[in-house]
Amino acid sequence: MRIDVITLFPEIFQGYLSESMLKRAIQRGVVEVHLHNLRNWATDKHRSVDDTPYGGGPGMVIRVDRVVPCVEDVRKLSEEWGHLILLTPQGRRLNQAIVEELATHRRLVLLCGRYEGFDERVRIILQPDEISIGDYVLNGGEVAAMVIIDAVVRLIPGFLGDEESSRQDSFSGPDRLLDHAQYTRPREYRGHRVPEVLLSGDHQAVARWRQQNRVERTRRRRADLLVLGWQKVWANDRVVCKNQPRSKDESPLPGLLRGGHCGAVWEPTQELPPAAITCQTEGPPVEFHPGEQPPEDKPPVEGGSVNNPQHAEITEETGNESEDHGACGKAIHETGDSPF
Ligand code: 6GU
Repeated sequence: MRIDVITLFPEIFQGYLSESMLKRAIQRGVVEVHLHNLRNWATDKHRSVDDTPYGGGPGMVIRVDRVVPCVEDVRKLSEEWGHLILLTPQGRRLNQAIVEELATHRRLVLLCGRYEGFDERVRIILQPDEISIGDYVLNGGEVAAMVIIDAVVRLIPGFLGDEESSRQDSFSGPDRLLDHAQYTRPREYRGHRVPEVLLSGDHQAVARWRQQNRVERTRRRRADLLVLGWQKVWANDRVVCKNQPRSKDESPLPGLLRGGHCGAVWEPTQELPPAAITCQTEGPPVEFHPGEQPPEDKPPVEGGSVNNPQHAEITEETGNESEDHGACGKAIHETGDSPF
């Protein structure tokens, strides 16, 4: 992959690019990074790239007649047109799905802003993919550009060496849950023991423990990650439970309820979402667990419609946490030894 960075502060990148992982990837030709100083596209004797905003107000605005020619010239440096990204707190918020999408491009052109931002016509003319790295304000797009480079390059085949390890990362894989707890030697340290199942050599049991741990951790730490999918049941004080055939469009969340299946919607609150939701149907009750497999893999629910949403009830948190880690001897939440 080729990455071009347009910035007023190319020096900010030097240290990062010449360190460890990135350095080796560049040396091995997995990625090439080219830095371009926007100031080189200034045409006046003061080499100005910004000016005061029309209409008044604080700060300076980066000039459209510096940025557009710069991007055009940089694009010409390679056959590949490139995916243009503008780093701005007003962009779509970066997540691992977006990182995966960016990693599919053969070339990225990253445009870093400073000051009060760019003249609006930069967006209109260049139609960049505007990306933010989170809901806070940085002094400029440079650190955000480094975040994007760092996250993207590790998905390029040949960067990590072990491609499986990136699939197992937090936010990755089909469910995008947090990663599970990890342990290494010693088996016991100051009375804290490694969960017995991890020492058992039973690969299936280990895999089950890890998946349970991922779901439970995500439920406790990042319930917001459990909202975006049918199989992911999420926080709230009201359960909607239906098993009538319905279209995707009727779903309170896009894609959450599918025709012929029973689904549960849990509205978000600050509370911890339940470990399971039981939906009372005219057929047998159906239990939903956060992170369980999508309905395609489950048989459709038999029985009629659920007429009364009140029938849906929350299953109280069961003792399955201590069950899972019973090897520790004591109840985990009492010892502060919880792996979640
Ligand atoms: Cl991409 N730029 C700036 N200046 N602030 C940010 C950001 C980007 N993402 C989050 N905050």
